[in-house]
Parts: sequence; structure tokens; C-alpha cells
Amino acid sequence: MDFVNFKESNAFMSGHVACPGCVEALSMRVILNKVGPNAVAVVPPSCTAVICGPHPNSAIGIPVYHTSLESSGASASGVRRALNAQGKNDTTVLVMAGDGGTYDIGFQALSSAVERNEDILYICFDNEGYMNTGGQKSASTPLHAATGSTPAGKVSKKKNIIEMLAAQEIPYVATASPGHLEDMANKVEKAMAIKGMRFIAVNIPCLPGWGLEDNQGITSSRLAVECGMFPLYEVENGYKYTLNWKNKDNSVDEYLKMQKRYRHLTEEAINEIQVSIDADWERLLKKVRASE
Ligand SMILES: Cc1ncc(C[n+]2csc(CCOP(=O)(O)OP(=O)(O)O)c2C)c(N)n1
Ligand code: SF4
Ligand SMILES: [Mg+2]
Repeated sequence: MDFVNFKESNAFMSGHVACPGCVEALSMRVILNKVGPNAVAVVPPSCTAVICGPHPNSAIGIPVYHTSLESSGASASGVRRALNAQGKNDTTVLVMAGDGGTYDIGFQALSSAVERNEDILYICFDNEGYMNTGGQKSASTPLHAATGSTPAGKVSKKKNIIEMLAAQEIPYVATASPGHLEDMANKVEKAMAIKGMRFIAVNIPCLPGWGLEDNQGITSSRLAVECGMFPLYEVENGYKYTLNWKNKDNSVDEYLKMQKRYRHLTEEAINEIQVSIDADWERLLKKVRASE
């Protein structure tokens, strides 16, 4: 069992309105406790915004700027500069956004902020769809997953935002999982020690959106890592790749079977997913070896 090395500081409070069992709430607790009180959050519309809740009843212990879905990267850049102008260069600017607000609608503002190497810690809670609006597909939705707007299954692959940001030579980009909380806490700590743009995508199995039981969030996120659907890795300055979970040991079968969004799959479709995951894993291994 993972031991999470942080001191509880009431950065995230009980009484929030996440779905019971949601591992995004658990992840927020770990991340906010690691970031600490000297921070300002920038949050676009998303489950995160709902979980944070409105002032003065916010569930999180730092100020929150609720921005628009398009503009987290730009809003956070403005907050950063305003803080710097006040001499508060050591205050963390923490974006917490969903995949729709990151891979799709907010991508232009994010990509610009990365290009300017703004001093921002950007967390993307990646539940692979527009979940607080009822579960529509995003660019992050994986191949063949059924969503409200792709009821027969998505016809394209999940967009690989990690590689896109690595191509921009971002100082730090990583993936994290609520099934590996110590690794998540370590990554936040590492990112906090780096200046410039940092990005962590956190895999969030969405209970209603993926068709999971309330107690299956952690198991699903662990299986995602173990079967290679969501590899745990980091890329520093665009070239130094580190794999944090090396033992890809499961086929995708068990992972897919837990989720109602995949219940329509044929054997052929499952095989297509397996082939695609295996090929992505091999490509990732080559990059890891090349940077050793
Ligand atoms: C430009 C724009 N389009 C649509 C919306 C409506 N909207 C609010 S939240 C949301 C879903 C966001 O999805 P994601 O970023 O993945 O967050 P999640 O709800 O999954 O946590 C949408 C479509 C909006 N606020 N702004
Ligand atoms: S809709 Fe999904 S991601 Fe959002 S709070 Fe509920 S379980 Fe969590
Ligand atoms: Mg989402």
C-alpha cells in the first residue's frame, strides 16, 4: 500500500460536492497539501470548479480565480505577472483544469503559456471527457470509448498532449495516477522546485462517465497504469524521459471490462486497442532508453 508523504494542512476540506468515491477529490487533496498555502488557483469550468465550490464556501484553502474554459493558460499568466509585480514571485500559480479545458478548448492559451515558459504549475485532471456537462467526448477520450456524443464509440485515438508539450521543450511534463499517490506527491514536489512551466496530467476514472461503481476508481486507475493505457512517466526539458512504472504486465482486457463505456466492444476492437497500446509503449521505451 502506498504511503503518502505529506502533512495535512486543511488545504482541501470535507463537505465538498464531488461524486462519492471520486478519485479527483483524493488527488486534489494530495496535490493541494503538497503545494501548500502560498498559492493561487486558476480553475476553468470543470468538475474541479464544482468541487472547489463558490466563495465563501470554497472547499479549498487557497484563493480561486474561476476563469473561462478557453483561457486558463492566459489567466494564469496574468495572475503570475500581477503577483510578480507585487514582489510575490514565490507564490505558486496553480491551474487545475479538466481535459476538455486543456486538450481542446484551452489548448491555444496553454500552448502559448508553454511557449513563453510562464512560471505556472498546470494540473490537468484527465477524466477523458466533458464530464460535468454529462459526458461528451473530448480529444482525450480514447479510441472506441462510448460517450454522450460518440454513442457508438470514438473513432480516433486519445490526443497525446504529453508528447505535444514535450515537443515544446517544457521544463517538466509528467503523468500521475491516484492509484500511485506517493508517485503523484513526489511529482508535485519535484515540479514545485522547478521554475517555469510545469504540467502534470492526472488520470481520473470518472465513475458515472466511464460506468464504474463508486469503489472502483482506484482499481481502474491502477489497471490503466499496469496495462499501459496510461503510462506513468516524466519528460524534462523535452528530452529526458523517465518511466515511473516499468512493469507493463496486463492485457487491456481487465481494464476495459470494468467500464460500461467499453461494453459494446467486439473482439476485433479490443485487439485494435491492444495493438495500439503496445505500439505506443514500445515507442515510449525507445525514448526512455535514448535519454539514459
Ligand atoms: C467555450 C465553452 N464551451 C462550453 C462550455 C460548457 N462547459 C462547461 S464545463 C464543460 C466541460 C469541461 O470538460 P473538462 O474540461 O474535461 O472538465 P470535466 O467536467 O470533465 O472535469 C463544458 C463543455 C463553456 N463553459 N465554455
Ligand atoms: S463526474 Fe466524474 S470526475 Fe466529476 S466529480 Fe463525478 S466522478 Fe468525479
Ligand atoms: Mg474532463
